[in-house]
Amino acid sequence: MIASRETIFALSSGAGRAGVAVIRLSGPRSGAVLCALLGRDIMPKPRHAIYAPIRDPQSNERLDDAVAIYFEGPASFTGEDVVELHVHGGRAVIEGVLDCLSRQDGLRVADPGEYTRRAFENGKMDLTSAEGIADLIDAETAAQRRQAVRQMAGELGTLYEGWRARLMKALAHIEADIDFPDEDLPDGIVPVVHGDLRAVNDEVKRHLADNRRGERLREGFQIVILGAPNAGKSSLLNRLAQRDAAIVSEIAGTTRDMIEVHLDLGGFPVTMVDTAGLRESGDVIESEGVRRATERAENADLRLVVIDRSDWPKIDPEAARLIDDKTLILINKVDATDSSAIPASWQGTSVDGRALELPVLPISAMTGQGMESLLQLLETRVKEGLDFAGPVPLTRLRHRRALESASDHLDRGLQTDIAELAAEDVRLAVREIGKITGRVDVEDLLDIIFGDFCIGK
Ligand SMILES: Nc1nc2c(ncn2[C@@H]2O[C@H](COP(=O)(O)OP(=O)(O)OP(=O)(O)O)[C@@H](O)[C@H]2O)c(=O)[nH]1
Ligand SMILES: [Mg+2]
Repeated sequence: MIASRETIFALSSGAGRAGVAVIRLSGPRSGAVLCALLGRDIMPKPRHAIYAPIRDPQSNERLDDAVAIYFEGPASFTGEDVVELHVHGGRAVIEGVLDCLSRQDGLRVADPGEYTRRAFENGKMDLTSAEGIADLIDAETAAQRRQAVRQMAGELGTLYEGWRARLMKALAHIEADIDFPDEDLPDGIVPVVHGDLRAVNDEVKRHLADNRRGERLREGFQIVILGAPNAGKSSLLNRLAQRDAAIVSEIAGTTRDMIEVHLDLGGFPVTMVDTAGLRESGDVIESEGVRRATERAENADLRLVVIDRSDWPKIDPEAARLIDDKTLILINKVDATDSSAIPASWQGTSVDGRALELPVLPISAMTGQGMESLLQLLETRVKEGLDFAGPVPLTRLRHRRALESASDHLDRGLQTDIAELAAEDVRLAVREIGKITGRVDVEDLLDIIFGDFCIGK
């Protein structure tokens, strides 16, 4: 364990008025400061809540009546001595206590993510678990929460550490072979080690070929609404968001900037984007809006092409260019009309010449007609895109990069017959995987990872 340094403190619960606020201290002075606040000489029993007045040790002013818990290191979140003060969540109470703490010797305000960083440095968790905690705090939907909890609990870390351990074992074999060459064995890596390396490499490759499920679940499934001006795109966005997020008007070219709303569809996070109506425009601002809409659509997980009923079955050429198998066609403004003439699917070709059969849904953004079927279909698509059974998927580009690089090294190591070269490649692969969990010198990485946290975590 790293010898602890300064004692840090911060508000660990959310800012603003609340019933209770939690202020956390971590470091060698935590216990002594708690005693000073409680006006007692004997350390409280670890892990037992005490309810008592807390006072400013200098002025003896009673700041609040609080619940205090002392965690003696290493049995604490950070591995150091930790104190949690549960005070009343009023602004003046919190400020009073924080101000009092800042005047105590050897205490300073924690940096963003510093508690979790200390937990990592003291061996309480690996980096993927630390990232899992950050994701859990940011989770907005049930599916995000489930993924984050699994990662926090160490599923990803265990998977990666398992690969690393197997590679290290293979490496030891190769090195033994180099150091003590057996006359009877052929040159190069012994076949059994070869098989082990190949097996790990195959597992890494399968893990990478996950269609970015884990990353997309963190980011949200991107759905972009497209179509000609006045088709009713903004009206549809408002209907789905159940609020007036975008301006609706009968003037063609109303929307120019992209408007995003975040939705929870069956527990999955969705970012729904309304865009500028697609058309050639002499107006520079509108053209820029169209350019951005097209770019956003190209990167979307799903596109909703909205067509005014009176235009159907003609599809605007600008929209047609963006149609592929990740597209739904919505015929809008079917209010109070008989929509039985509208077919359930559309057959056509994508811009690269592939035959497509896409679902067609009649809707009315104005009356809400057809919304239930649309929502059902959207939910199915989102689930197909993000849901997963089986091992927890990788969740960050950082993991992906390291695994891709590890796999490249293994590919190379498997091709060579020279044991020394293979050993070096396996060593590099081990190092790459170690970077993900933090089992190598990762000092430079730590600032990046923990910088994403906010203070008090
Ligand atoms: N009758 C009827 N009118 C609709 C419906 N949806 C939208 N409208 C009307 O169509 C007009 C255009 O709607 P918008 O939602 O602003 O259309 P848009 O596609 O966002 O248009 P731009 O932002 O200009 O590209 C408005 O006058 C809406 O009230 C619908 O389902 N039925
Ligand atoms: Mg609009």
